[in-house]
Amino acid sequence: MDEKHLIRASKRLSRHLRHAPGDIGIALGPGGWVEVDTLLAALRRHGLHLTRAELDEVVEGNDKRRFAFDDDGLRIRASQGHSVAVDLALPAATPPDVLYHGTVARFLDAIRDEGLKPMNRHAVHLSATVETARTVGGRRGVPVVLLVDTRGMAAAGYEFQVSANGVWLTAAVPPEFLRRLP
Ligand code: HQG
Repeated sequence: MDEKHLIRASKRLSRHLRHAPGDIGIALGPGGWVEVDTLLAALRRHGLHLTRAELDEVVEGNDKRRFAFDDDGLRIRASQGHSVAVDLALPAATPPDVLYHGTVARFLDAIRDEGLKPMNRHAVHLSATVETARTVGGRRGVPVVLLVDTRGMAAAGYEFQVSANGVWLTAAVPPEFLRRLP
């Protein structure tokens, strides 16, 4: 599969496995899982012809490993990033002492007042490295990186999960646990 086709397929998967399953007439099952056969047939009906082997290629080749198959390879889901309500049923995990969040200057006043909120997604996304946070923030403009005192949050009882592709998720981050990096 050429790069262009791969990216196009990946964008369609993101859209339907995270945000708009109804657009191709499917529904996400518990945990956000969809039968691979159901997904491929639905995509085909909506103009995207993918074989199972090509789907494997999209999943394998995805830069952020956004999608994952279940153990027997019969179902697929997005590992994180949903806007539709979904319970990924990830176990609680202990984060490293600090994590990072990439954003842009225009959100800082609101973030200082109310902390980080999930906005349109099912959870706040935190990055393990400054570099990743910078890339995430950079999608919207000049990136600003916030350091998150996850150790303090964990001590205060906040829970964390880590997705299959290494994104840390939490329900919200109050402002007292945030510090702007220079
Ligand atoms: C901001 C991409 C105002 C927040 C990325 C962010 C990531 C607030 C935006 C993943 C706020 C939400 C997630 C508040 C947070 N007031 N703004 N109280 N709290 N914000 O896209 O973290 O390529 O939903 O700073 O790489 O940017 O899709 O979250 O700027 O991993 O796989 O509101 O999406 O991955 O934006 O990105 P998003 P995000 P994919």
